[in-house]
Amino acid sequence: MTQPLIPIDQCPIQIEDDRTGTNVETLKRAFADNLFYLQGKYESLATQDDFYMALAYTLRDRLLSRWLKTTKTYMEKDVKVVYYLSAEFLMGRHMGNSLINLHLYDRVRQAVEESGLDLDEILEHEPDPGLGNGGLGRLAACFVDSLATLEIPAVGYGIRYEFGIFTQAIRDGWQAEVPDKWLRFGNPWEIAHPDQAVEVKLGGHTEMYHNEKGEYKVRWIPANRVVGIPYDTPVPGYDTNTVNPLRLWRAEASDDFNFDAFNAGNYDGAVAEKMRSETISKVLYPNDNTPQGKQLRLEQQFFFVSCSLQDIIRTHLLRHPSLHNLHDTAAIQLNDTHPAVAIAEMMRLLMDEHEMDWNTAWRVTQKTFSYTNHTLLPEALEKWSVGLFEYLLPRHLEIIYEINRRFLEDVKRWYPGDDNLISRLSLIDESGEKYVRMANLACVGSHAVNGVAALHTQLLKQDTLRDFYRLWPGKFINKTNGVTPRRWILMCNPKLAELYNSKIGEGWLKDLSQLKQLEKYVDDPDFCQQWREIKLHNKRQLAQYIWEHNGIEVDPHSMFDIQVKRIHEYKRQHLNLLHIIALYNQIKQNPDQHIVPCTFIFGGKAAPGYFMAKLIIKLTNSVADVINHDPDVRGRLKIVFLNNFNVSLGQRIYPAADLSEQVSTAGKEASGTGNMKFAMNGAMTIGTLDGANIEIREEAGEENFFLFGLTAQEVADTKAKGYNPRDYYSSNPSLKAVIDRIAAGYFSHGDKELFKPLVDSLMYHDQYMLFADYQAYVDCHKQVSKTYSDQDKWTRMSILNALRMAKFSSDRTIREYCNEIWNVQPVPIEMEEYSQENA
Ligand code: 73E
Repeated sequence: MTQPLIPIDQCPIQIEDDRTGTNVETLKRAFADNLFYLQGKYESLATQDDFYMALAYTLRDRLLSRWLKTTKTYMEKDVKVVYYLSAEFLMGRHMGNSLINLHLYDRVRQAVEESGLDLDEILEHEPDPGLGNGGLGRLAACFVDSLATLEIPAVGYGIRYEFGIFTQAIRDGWQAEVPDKWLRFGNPWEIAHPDQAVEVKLGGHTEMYHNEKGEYKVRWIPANRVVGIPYDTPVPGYDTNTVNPLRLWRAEASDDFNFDAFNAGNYDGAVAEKMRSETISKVLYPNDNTPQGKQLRLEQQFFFVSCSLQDIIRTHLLRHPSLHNLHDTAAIQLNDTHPAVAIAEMMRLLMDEHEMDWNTAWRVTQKTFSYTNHTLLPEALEKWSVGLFEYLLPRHLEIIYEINRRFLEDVKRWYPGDDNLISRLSLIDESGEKYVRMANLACVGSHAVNGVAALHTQLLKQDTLRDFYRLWPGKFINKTNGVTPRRWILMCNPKLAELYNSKIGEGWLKDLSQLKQLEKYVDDPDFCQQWREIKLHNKRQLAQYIWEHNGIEVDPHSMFDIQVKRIHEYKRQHLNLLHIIALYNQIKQNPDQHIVPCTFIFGGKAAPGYFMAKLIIKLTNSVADVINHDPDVRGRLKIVFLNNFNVSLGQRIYPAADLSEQVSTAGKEASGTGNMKFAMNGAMTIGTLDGANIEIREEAGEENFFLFGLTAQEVADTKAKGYNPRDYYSSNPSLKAVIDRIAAGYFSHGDKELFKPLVDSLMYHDQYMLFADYQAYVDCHKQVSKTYSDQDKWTRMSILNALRMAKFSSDRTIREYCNEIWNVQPVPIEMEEYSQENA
């Protein structure tokens, strides 16, 4: 007799099922099983990739019951969900994070060792998913971690780029870009859901028609359709059952269209069409802080926005009869203007596809959306030519014109006769060729607009977005960025985490303010000794990496002075170089003078089309070549450029830093988040009053921060008065000697042309005012060296920095967004007994 079938969702999952069990024996069995059945390999023939894949599946299995339960709970409880729309998610490796969040690190290490393998080697085998450029993409990754940890219902929506940020190689001192084929061996963390594919329209024209009620409606007849396939990656919270999805869309050709061409005998045309559609999610644009006005980029933005909004609407309609209350179930955050076309797409979906009238649709849209601005650089504000917009998104352009018409009518009523105000606020820039201003669209269509650090928000209000601030002061709000302490302390600095745990337990991982309790140890010689040993250990490990990758021997006892971030003139990596050359000049003048031995470490990618940034990389490597090999230096200065800076390399670097270089021109760096990661790991900061540096200094105490340079106001005033960099050059012999050395070809084998563009740009423009800040920076470094020579004092300052960084946990940031922008509450996920016990 056969047993009656049990409905599938009532099937009990056994304790110690091979897919859920977490004791060492079960883990070993599951690992071997996955190697055999999923990788199709005997252990003796398996590669490191096979081991990595088998272990990844073992962990993913253990996330699934929580993941499904999370989704089920959200559906049943009809909760409000945060939808975080971002063109970039720079997640970093998943495996270490899953081990931590599942509390499985030790048991999996044992299981792997008992299988005769090395866990660290397996961890190193995971490709770093580089679906972002820098701070903006990494912020999105820290935010989804905090959302899950705080048990907030949330979905991250983005693009599943087939090629992420390029791999940076250094050839002859220059950056070379190598494609990032991160999906080569498959991606074990994601699950595709082709059943939830959505269609996206592009191009064509619009037409009017009468609906059944006799109303005038508009219909969009597209020239093209593509299909978005969602791929979900689990984002587990720390110490909770919550597992939220990161849902990334892949573009695929629509079958209808292929068939038409195919059936007409146009095989080549069908294939070309297919390739064109699938290009949309092929590659991440490698620009940070400079927009690319390319058609494909606009197609990418619209593609993932349209997929995501249709998905959000579908989810809402599963539980509600209409979309009038969408803002009660959805809070949609725009991560910069990259997804800002969502304002128009939401209006289109509500009106054209769901029969809503304009006023209701506009109310729902505004209540649903909020917008984060990330930049003050005027050239970084996105605008799309009206011609391109009309070609690709004809219906959206109509909607934007109508939003604009209504908006400007209001403005005219509020401020009659102020035509300049109208032209500044308009969604359309009409000063020359016409452009759609995406930041204006995002401001008008959102109920909240935020900057990412206190100074940044203040400058938005008084400068970049001041006209909007005048209209709606209540819309503007600051949300200082943060980073997740799980990845940026626990994962990357396990010895430091262990020291904290031994004193106060593990509570600090969810409440970073608990670290303040440790301040009582700041004068405890034992604690200070342990602190120094941990730093030295981390520095040794980085020194080993440098030896293996750059063949440069560095002294772990030297001061590790580090600047890692995207290469950009406003971030002023070249100011750092000017200082290094000044030190070198001193040594050349007097080889016996005492200087504090220092290892200067650089890392960061340049946008492939950004010539000056690439020249800065070349200069760094050229200066390194000369100084590292000059016998007069006697190894007291070492310069290292670490290639391919990414999340994984960051995890090695931040814990090993003594000094963190945060030297952007005041008023240019919106926040910075690397500054937070360094300080949390006990690095001292040398920095300007820019972005979140200001708040880091406030928290650490001004006596524990090396401040230099003009303030944002002084930068503006100096510019207004007519800044002439040559005055600084002529009146400062040290600066002159540095510039002259570069210009004379000292670092380029006598070639005076190589660095001329950089030298000329500084001498004749110096847009970012390196010369104005040069002397203050050099003097501040003297202060740093003096302090570093007093190791007791330095250690004390380092400890206080690390312990006082609670404000910069992304948990704090996310709590503020939840309470002040999104109006969402935590929804704990209850699991059956077995998984609690196993956890
Ligand atoms: O100051 C950083 C900030 O910490 C800012 O430059 C960066 O965002 C970080 C997180 O808030 C940023 N990236 C971009 N704009 N601002 C950007 C622009 C276009 C493409 C890619 C990235």
